[in-house]
Amino acid sequence: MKIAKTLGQFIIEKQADFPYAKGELSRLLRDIGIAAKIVNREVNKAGLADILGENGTTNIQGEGQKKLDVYANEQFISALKHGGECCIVASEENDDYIHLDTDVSTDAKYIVAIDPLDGSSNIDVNVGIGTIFSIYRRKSTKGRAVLQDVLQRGVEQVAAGYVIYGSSTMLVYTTGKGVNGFTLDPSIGEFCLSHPEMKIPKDGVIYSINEGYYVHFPDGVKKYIKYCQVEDDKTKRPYTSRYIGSMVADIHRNLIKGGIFIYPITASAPKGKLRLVYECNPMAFIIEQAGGKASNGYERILDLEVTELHQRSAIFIGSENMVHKAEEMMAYFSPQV
Ligand code: P6P
Repeated sequence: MKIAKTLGQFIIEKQADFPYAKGELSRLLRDIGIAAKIVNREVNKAGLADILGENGTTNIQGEGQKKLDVYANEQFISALKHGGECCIVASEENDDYIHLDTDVSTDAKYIVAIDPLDGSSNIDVNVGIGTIFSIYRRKSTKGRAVLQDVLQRGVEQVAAGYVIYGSSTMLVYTTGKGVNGFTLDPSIGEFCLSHPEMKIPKDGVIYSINEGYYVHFPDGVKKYIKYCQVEDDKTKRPYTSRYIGSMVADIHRNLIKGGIFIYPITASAPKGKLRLVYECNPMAFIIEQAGGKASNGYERILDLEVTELHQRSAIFIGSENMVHKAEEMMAYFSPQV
């Protein structure tokens, strides 16, 4: 049986796409892959090990931190620190960014923004969760990297990816030249190329939104939801509603099957719930590279100015035609003020 190309082999092979590459980004992606395998091992036995439940601490969002959240955060930070290619890590789990400049990485030029375990409220009920990462090259040229090196617009990303810990564990990433998916083969402990050159269908019939907040949605979102549900006698059949409550799992499904994921502003999240730096920007980079579209209902996610580490944004992301339709309804029924 022919063994598929491993993540490591693929990264090295694709390094040729970057004529000036000296291998730092390749090693950085390798480091992330290693941490993902370590986290996967704990996620897969969360029900057994004493790693379920609350850690008794809260993050800057005021959200209760799960033991697995904290464990995942520690593993990714440790892998990046020892890999020596990253100078700053900005994590959902840490109030401020973390300098990694040790003897090894004093001249490290990459910034990593990460949500180490997204969808963690699903951990205890065995529903898919994920890691999201975003990689920038530092802009500052001397001394220690600074906050401005982190607060770069999404268009500046050099790479982005996610790991989904589901029925199988996959790592999906882009370096700006398409999207490739790797499935972890536990028998050899390697991520193997299983989904080369992933493309999201231009259209789809799956809409993914927490309709529990319906009364608080902008009119444009309400109108789009009704559009998804309507059946006309000619062309439009009702769409299917699917909402896992784990952004990585919802978007991964739509990447493969086509669909739209929407987390708009709501009464309890007037600026949106999802974070721009380590959730919306990386997922938008991936979906655009796969031929899809991502906006806040009005503006392209990747063009949004980044002013705060834990800045939030609304997000409409997925199949190009579906996002375009939703944006049309936002423009008409909830014009941007
Ligand atoms: P709600 C998980 O907590 C998360 O950050 C995303 O992964 C997910 O899409 C969203 O929040 C779910 O939020 O308000 O629908 O429970």
